[in-house]
Order: sequence, then C-alpha cells, then structure tokens
Amino acid sequence: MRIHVVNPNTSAAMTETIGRAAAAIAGPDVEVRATSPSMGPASIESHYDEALSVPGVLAEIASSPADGHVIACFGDPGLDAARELADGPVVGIAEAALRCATYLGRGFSVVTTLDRTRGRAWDLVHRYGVAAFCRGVSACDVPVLEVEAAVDAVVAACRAAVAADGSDVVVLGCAGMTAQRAEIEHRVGVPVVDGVQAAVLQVESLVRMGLRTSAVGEFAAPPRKAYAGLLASFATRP
Ligand code: 5HY
Repeated sequence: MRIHVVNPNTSAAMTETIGRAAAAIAGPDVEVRATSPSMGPASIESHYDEALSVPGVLAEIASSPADGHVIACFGDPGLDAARELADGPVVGIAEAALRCATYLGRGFSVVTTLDRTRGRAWDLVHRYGVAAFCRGVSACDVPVLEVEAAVDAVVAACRAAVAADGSDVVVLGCAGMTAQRAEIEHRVGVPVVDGVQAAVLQVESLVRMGLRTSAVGEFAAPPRKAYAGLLASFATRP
C-alpha cells in the first residue's frame, strides 16, 4: 500500500518531520511518501496563507500516485477539491484528529498555534459535526515553524486548556506538533491526539476496506474547462 502525505506549506524541515511521524505509525506493508508543493507559503497561519496553499496541494495530489492521501495541515486546505482529483481516499489531519478524539473521552480541547487560527479550528469542529464534544479551542501563541522546538509552551497551553475547558482529551492543532505527541501526553496527563497519526491510519483503514471517495455527484472528477494565467496548467487536470 502507498500513502502520500502532503505538507501544504513549503518548509522542507516540517515535511521531513511529518514524513517520519507518518512512516513510524503506518503498517509494515505501507510505503509512505511525504511531499510539499514547490510553490506557496512557508507556513499556513492565516486565511490568505491557506487559500494560496491550495493550488500547490492539488498539484501534489495530482502528481503523486498512491492508494490514499493525507493533507497534513490543521486547516485541511483543499480537502474537497483533492477528493475530486484523487482516485483513493483523502483525509485531512484536522478531520481525522477531531473525529478520533470523540472516541476517547467526554470532551476535548484543541490547542493550535497562533490565536488568529482558532476561528478556523472552530469552523472545522462544526463542519465535521463534533461541536458537541469540543470544550474549547486555544492557542499556544507559537508560530508554526517554531512550534516543534517549543514543546514547553505547547504543554503549558494544553494543561491550561484542560483546566479551563474541563476537557479530558487534547487535539494538537498543528502538524508541527506531531513529533512531540507522546511527550505532551505524558506531561499533560490526558490522551493527546495528533492528526498526522490519525489521518495516516484512517487512510490505511479505508484502503484496507477497499473504500474510496464516491465518484457519483459532488466528488466526481471536475468538469474540463479553460484556466487562464498562472493556473493555465491546471486545466489539464484530471
Ligand atoms: C499546520 N499551519 O498544521 C497549520 C497549523 C495552523 O503550516 N501547518 C501549517 O496553525 O493552522
């Protein structure tokens, strides 16, 4: 089985971290390939960043043959469009982590990076139908590209969230936190869900069940049409 994991930002070090975490959790018969776009933001910390990451995500999905794909950014950028393009299932790390957390306790807290990204996390909580389980969304106030080296700040934010929200599970709101999941869980004392792990195993299970995105209706291949300017090459897809 081949699983493609796309880091929607263009920071190679983060892609390597994500790829290592994905390969470590995947089954013994699973080959994981982590990629990131050649164009787009170095990190995704705003709606602007997220919007401009999507063409690169779709280019990676379209050019990476695999049995399934993971979009490894907590905003799940381009997820619906990727489902129109890909043959196999596509799962976002926010979607996977938020749903996984509902199996583990009465209510979870999401801890993300910058405060300004909290609203997007709430949007996804509502989109994925888990608002009844979400006790709060807070931020550690560490920029995305610094979060891997800021585990103490993430732990402090997780502890504060559990205390303030009365939650019994934590969801990590950034792919950059993936390597610290076990340490954070040990220091915070509640189950801590990392979306990279959750999404890789969710894709793996869907592929093992022989399941893929429905090609009937909304997620059928996009209709062919002309694309102008910088996006002209996207008209060739699919
Ligand atoms: C992520 N940004 O997982 C998100 C985190 C965030 O570049 N990778 C990013 O704060 O939205």
